[in-house]
Amino acid sequence: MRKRLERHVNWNIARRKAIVTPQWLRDSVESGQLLPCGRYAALGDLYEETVKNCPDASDGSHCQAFPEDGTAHRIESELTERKYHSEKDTQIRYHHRYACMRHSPLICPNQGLVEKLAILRRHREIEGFDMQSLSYERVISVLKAFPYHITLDNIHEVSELPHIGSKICSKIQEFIQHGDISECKSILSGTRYHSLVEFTTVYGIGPATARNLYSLGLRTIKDLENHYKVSPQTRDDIAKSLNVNFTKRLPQLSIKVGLALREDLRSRIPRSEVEEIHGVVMNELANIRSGCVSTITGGYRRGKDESNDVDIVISHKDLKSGGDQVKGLCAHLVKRLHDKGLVTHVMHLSGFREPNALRTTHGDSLEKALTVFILPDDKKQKHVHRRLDLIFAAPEVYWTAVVGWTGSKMFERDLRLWAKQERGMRFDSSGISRRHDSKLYFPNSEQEVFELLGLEWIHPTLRNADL
Ligand code: 8DG
Ligand code: CA
Ligand code: CA
Repeated sequence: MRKRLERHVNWNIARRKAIVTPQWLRDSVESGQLLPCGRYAALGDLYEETVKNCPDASDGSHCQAFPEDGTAHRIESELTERKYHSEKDTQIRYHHRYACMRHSPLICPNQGLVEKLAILRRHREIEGFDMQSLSYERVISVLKAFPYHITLDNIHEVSELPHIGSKICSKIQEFIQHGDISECKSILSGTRYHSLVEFTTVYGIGPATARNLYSLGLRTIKDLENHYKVSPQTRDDIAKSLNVNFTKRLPQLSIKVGLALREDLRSRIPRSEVEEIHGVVMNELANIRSGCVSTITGGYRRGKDESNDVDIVISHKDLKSGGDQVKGLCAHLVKRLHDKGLVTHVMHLSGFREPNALRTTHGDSLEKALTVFILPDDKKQKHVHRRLDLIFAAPEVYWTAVVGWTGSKMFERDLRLWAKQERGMRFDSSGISRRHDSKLYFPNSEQEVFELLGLEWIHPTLRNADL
């Protein structure tokens, strides 16, 4: 964010530099040359300046003073980017139909617009219009990958991108002209949207329950606390009230407990704490079984500064599918973490079946535990409860699980769709198989997962196809 950057760098100086994410450095080292900076712009606001001032800019114009004429800028930045795309031998295209064929950075040049469209998407989702919500999700994911700042000069190109219809185009045009979208303003001016969004910040309350509670006349979190009889005095006791039972299938965390934990669970988790939680978990696991491997997936792996929860995929080279070995290790670890007071709640602990899971021997090769975790308090700070997802995989499905749990959601959706429609394959976290004869594939790396699906590997920080 501009504000944050300005704590360290004067804005006028920043405008004369290329402000990139550390990934630019890594990728440049990897490719043995200074890469164009546009795709790595750390701030949407400085996208054009970053393209312009990139040390790679062929005419050396980065040394010159910043010109005021935005048009010259834009055309030049487009040329630089186009040159990059055509020169590099890549199948990746920002106008590709599938998100898994596009580069989607965490922050894109049209972030402000995408954030407005995300309000419309959220509104459809929360009102139960799932198809419309999905359409907006697709629009957002296409715009996330569009590498140029959208203006009236290039809106025609935007209108020809996949999933962009005329209705959306007029909203984009409105945004370009007025910096806002009138429908967003009217949604935000009422109480309903705000109440429903607030309600869904409680774990266990989805859009349908939120609408029901609203129809009972409830409007605020305070109203919910009265309704569910949660008060500041009883909150701590309620938060501790769920006893973990490892022998039975566990219930969903009750709304009452969700309310008691709400403040904790809605606060974002910085990367340092994600890493600390990972360290503690793997330390405990080493006491049960040494030599386990793991990857922190989810938003953390995609480069987010702050995550809503922690996702860890775990495996061991000797872990066998069948005979409940994967399940056993998962249950054992969760029990140990619970005994140590680290896992306070378990919402889900069971074998892994997706609606379209592979009908193969992979049935018991994945196991997931959705939990609530808290780091022990130390002298320096008091910790809060965090959502922690642990995914245990047999070694042959470790890399599909890592890909499947890295996200983002839309990237995953299109990976599955691409596999099915373009390659005649099935892909999900629990494996890859050929549809016509169910032949199984066991990739040995993440790159191999992409290769098997006929895709170019995309760096996790460019898989941010959702807001
Ligand atoms: P954040 O909100 O946690 O910061 O971002 P995130 O890490 O992208 O969100 P997430 O809700 O933790 O989801 C991480 C990825 O894991 C996402 O791409 C979807 C995937 N995922 C689930 N649940 C399940 C599931 O039950 N099965 C499979 N295969 N994938 C899942 O979230
Ligand atoms: Ca996550
Ligand atoms: Ca998660």
